Amino acid sequence: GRVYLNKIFHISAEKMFELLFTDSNFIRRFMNLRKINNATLEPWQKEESGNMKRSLNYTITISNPLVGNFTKATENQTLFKDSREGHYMVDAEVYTHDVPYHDYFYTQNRYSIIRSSKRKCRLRVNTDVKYKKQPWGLVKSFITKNSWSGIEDYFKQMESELMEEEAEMNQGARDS
Ligand code: YK8
Repeated sequence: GRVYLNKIFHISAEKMFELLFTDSNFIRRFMNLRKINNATLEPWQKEESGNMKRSLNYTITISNPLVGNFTKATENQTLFKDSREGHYMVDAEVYTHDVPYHDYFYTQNRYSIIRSSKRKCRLRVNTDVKYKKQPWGLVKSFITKNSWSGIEDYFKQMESELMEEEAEMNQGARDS
């Protein structure tokens, strides 16, 4: 796997969870920026295992002549049950439904939000491109290459948008 985001923010862990994993203005705005449209942000539901789950559906704008302009996608998120205050672990599996070879692969993003002080947390995202079946070697490297570059771009922008949010939130407030 790879890590494209691993950074301490002057944002509490609770607030970070709220920004990324509830129906927040931040995530709405960020999706707009990324041209991720028609998003349904479902509330979290408790599973028998004690984990919380939710599914998001949206349309991703791609504009890659080889791949197409749009794809519908489903993101299945699991919030692990030992996520307590100040420590959240969310596993997000992203399935793109309308790209070539969509039945061969998906993306797994694992978000860790770890309290580092009252008003600071570390956000780390580990990413993997997973294969459900093995495509021909050349196809596989094509999928992998295209996936990594799209994912890197997404998390670079997420980092910079979070830094802006952080700056706005902490304006006039004292750091701790
Ligand atoms: C989520 C991974 C792959 C996919 C895309 C597919 C190309 C297919 C290649 C050919 C378009 C928001 C990506 C980047 C679309 C965006 C996805 C996002 C960023 C050769 C068949 C969407 C996180 C996420 C995970 C996976 C990304 C896709 O929250 O290249």
